[in-house]
Amino acid sequence: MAAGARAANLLVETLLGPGRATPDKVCVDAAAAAMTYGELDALSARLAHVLRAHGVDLGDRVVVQLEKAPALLALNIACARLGALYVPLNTAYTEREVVELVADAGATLVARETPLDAPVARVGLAQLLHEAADQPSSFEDVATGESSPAALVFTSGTTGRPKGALLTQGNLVFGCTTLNELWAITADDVVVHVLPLFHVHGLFVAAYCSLSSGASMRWLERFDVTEVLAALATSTLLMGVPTHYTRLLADPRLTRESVAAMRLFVSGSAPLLASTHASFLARTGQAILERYGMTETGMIASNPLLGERRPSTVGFALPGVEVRVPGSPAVVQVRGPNVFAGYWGRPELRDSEFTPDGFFITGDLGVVDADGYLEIVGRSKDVVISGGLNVYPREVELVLDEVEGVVESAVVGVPDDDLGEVVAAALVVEGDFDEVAVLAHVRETLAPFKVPRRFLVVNELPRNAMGKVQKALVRARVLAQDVGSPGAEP
Ligand code: MCA
Ligand code: AMP
Repeated sequence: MAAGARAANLLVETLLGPGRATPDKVCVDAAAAAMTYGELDALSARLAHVLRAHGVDLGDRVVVQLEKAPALLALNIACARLGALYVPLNTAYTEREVVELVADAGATLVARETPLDAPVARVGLAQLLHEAADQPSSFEDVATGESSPAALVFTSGTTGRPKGALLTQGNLVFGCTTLNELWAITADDVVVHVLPLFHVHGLFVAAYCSLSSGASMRWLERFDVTEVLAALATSTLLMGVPTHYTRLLADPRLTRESVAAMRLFVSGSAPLLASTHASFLARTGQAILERYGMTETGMIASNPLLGERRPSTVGFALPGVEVRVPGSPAVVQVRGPNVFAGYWGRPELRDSEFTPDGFFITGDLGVVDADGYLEIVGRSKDVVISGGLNVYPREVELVLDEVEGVVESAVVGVPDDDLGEVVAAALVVEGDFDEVAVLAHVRETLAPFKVPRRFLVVNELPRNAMGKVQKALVRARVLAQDVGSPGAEP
């Protein structure tokens, strides 16, 4: 390498490279303040110095549980500059959840506002930014390659035990550059960013596509219909979950004219109902482009930008990604540069989660129609997807079973107009059902989106001949119960 040349860091070059040509261009336009590409570059360098001063080094894990803010993009890039792993956590997680994940990750540093009962250093965002202020605005990035670890993103898993998906720089770079090509995202785009930053969708898809194409983001901290409609009026692209689209449709201000500036609406993270697709098309003249992905794989399949966007389907495998559906329906399998490196500290899962020839087993049931469009028709894994957030029933059942008087429990998802599905629980109890005590314990232990919204007390859980709880029957019983909680079996 020539003297003075910058060491190549694949992810940093991908995210900051295009913006370096236009340092004064706004990359994030937030209500509080705007950030230019030049400022993002400099802040990420300053924060890399700060993290190093906190002892963060190559391969270390930095847990981040902070409210959505543009500075988190700089913090994320700072980790990439150091070759450290970024570990984003849902801001709704309770202390007990965070302590478990911090231990699992073996974190060197936790960025979080409130103290944590864990033997690990913690720092809040204001402190990080304060320390960054007098640091140099450039940093000698660690040289990296495709297999360099970039992030650990936790999912709870069907056993209730957390699993950290290890994503490499190659996974993330492949993901955003492929989508930029596929969806024709350019520096001319203005992306409405209204997703949380602690999931693949909001960080590695929406934000990374925008940065790596030199586009601008209209930054909204939460989904407020009025604010989103105002942003859509002067933007070109939205990446959302189905709940965003049903909430927009529920507002009469959503019209063809109100979104005339928009060129693309993308939906994912949960199934988009064909009726939502049809209503949106009828109201706005725009066909939502549905795509399919997973934390472990990034994006897998997408409807075409040009050509028919077929409702109820997720389109075709991304270029360079192999999708296999060995039956009709069958569990979708995927292999390619998008697929993660494995679960953190859980090498034994390699055999159960991958086929012998290296395809990742998604747990989603798919069929491929006559024209090659992939349709997700169900799930073989036990998971509830509520407003685009995954809830693993086993995790909730283990917590319900801790409550005195609860003999056993079965957690299911039931349909919901707003969130697609919500969590419900059937309980076998000893003595009287004390809903207050049950709710208090679950609320203290788990993030609010995992807390059952409906309860049904049953004499026993329906089981098959093998003794396995029949979730479909539990769901039917919950649905048969008139709305309201607590419920009791007639
Ligand atoms: C909030 N609440 C929820 C949910 N969100 N309950 C169930 N399911 C949810 N998704 C609860 C809160 O805890 C609170 O409860 C009450 O609802 C109101 O909270 P609020 O913050 O006002 O909710 P909201 O702003 O209306 O949020 C709904 C939302 C949000 C906008 C749909 O959940 C959201 O941004 N979802 C997107 C998640 C996402 O990015 N998923 C991608 C992961 P209480 O009153 O009891 O406190 S999947 C992924 O990344 C893969 C790769 C992929 O394919 O994309
Ligand atoms: P997560 O593990 O949180 O990344 O969630 C990934 C899961 O979300 C997938 O395995 C699917 O079950 C679901 N998912 C994502 N996109 C879609 C979609 N367009 N249609 C149906 N399910 C989807």
